[in-house]
Amino acid sequence: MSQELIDAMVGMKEEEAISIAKDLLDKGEDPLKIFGACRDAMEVVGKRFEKGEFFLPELMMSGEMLRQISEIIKPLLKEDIQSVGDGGKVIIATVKGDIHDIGKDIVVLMLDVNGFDVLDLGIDVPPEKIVESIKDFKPQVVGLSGFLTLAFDSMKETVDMIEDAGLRGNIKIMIGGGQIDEEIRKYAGADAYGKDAMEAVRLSKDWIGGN
Ligand code: B12
Repeated sequence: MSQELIDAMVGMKEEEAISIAKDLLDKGEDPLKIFGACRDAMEVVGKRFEKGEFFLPELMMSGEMLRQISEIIKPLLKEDIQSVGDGGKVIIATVKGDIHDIGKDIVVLMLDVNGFDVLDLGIDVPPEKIVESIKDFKPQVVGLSGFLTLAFDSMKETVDMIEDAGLRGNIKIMIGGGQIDEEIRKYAGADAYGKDAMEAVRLSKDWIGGN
C-alpha cells in the first residue's frame, strides 16, 4: 500500500496520492510511516529531476502533494504524541539562498506537537536575522535546514555569526536537510546533524533536559 502511495506521487497523480494516504490512515497506518513513503517518493522525483527526466513543475507538484498529506496527518499527530518538551524554545529556519521548506515544516510540526515552543523564521533566512531572533526569543536550540549544496556555506556563515555575536555558548545548533550529513556538520561547526524530524525532537529533548 505504501508502494502505491509512492507510485501515485512519482506518477504525479495528486488526487490518487491524497486518497491513498487517507485510506492508509483510516486503516490505522502509522502516520510517520506515511511520511516515510512520501520521502521515498520525493527521493525518486529528485533523482529523475537530476537525470533530466523531470522538470521544475514535477518538483513543485511533488512538494504540493507532500504538503497536502502533511496537513491531513498533522491533527492525528497532535492527538497521538505525548508532550515532552514543555518549556523548551527552538528557532528553526531554512538558511540563506535556500527556499526548500517542506522538510523544515515537518520538523516544526514534530517539535510543536511534542510541546516545544517553536519560532519558525521561514525560508531564505539571512544569518543576521537568525542572530537577532536569538537575542529576542532566547531559544536553547537553533535548527538550520537546507536542501541545496549552497546551504552548506550559509549554515557555516550562520554558525560563525552566532559565535561572533557571543551567543554560541548559550545555545545548541542542529542542522538537517536533504544533502546534510556529519561531514557538513563538522564543516559548519554545528553541534549535531539530524536525519529526520524525530531526530530533531530527540536532540532538542536531550539538550533541553528531557522534561
Ligand atoms: C520539492 C523540491 C523542490 C520544491 C520545494 C518546495 C518547497 N516548498 O520546499 C521546489 C520546486 C520549489 C524546488 C526548487 C529548487 N530545487 Co528542489 N527539490 C525538491 C525535492 C524533490 C524534494 C525536497 C523535499 O521537500 N523533500 C521532502 C522532505 C520531507 O525531505 P526529508 O529530507 O525527508 O526531510 C527530513 C530531513 O531532511 C530532516 N530535516 C530537514 N530540515 C531539518 C532541519 C533540522 C535542524 C533537522 C535536525 C532535520 C531536518 O527532517 C525532515 C523531515 O523528517 C528535492 C530532492 C530530494 N530528494 O531532496 C529537490 C532538490 C533539493 N532540489 C534541487 C534543486 C537543484 C532545486 C532548484 C535549484 C531547481 C531550479 N533549477 O530552480 C530550486 C532551488 C530554489 C532555491 N533557491 O532553494 C536539488 C539540489 C541539488 C543540490 N546539490 O544543490 C535536489 C536535491 C533535486 C536533485 N536531485 O537535483 N525544489
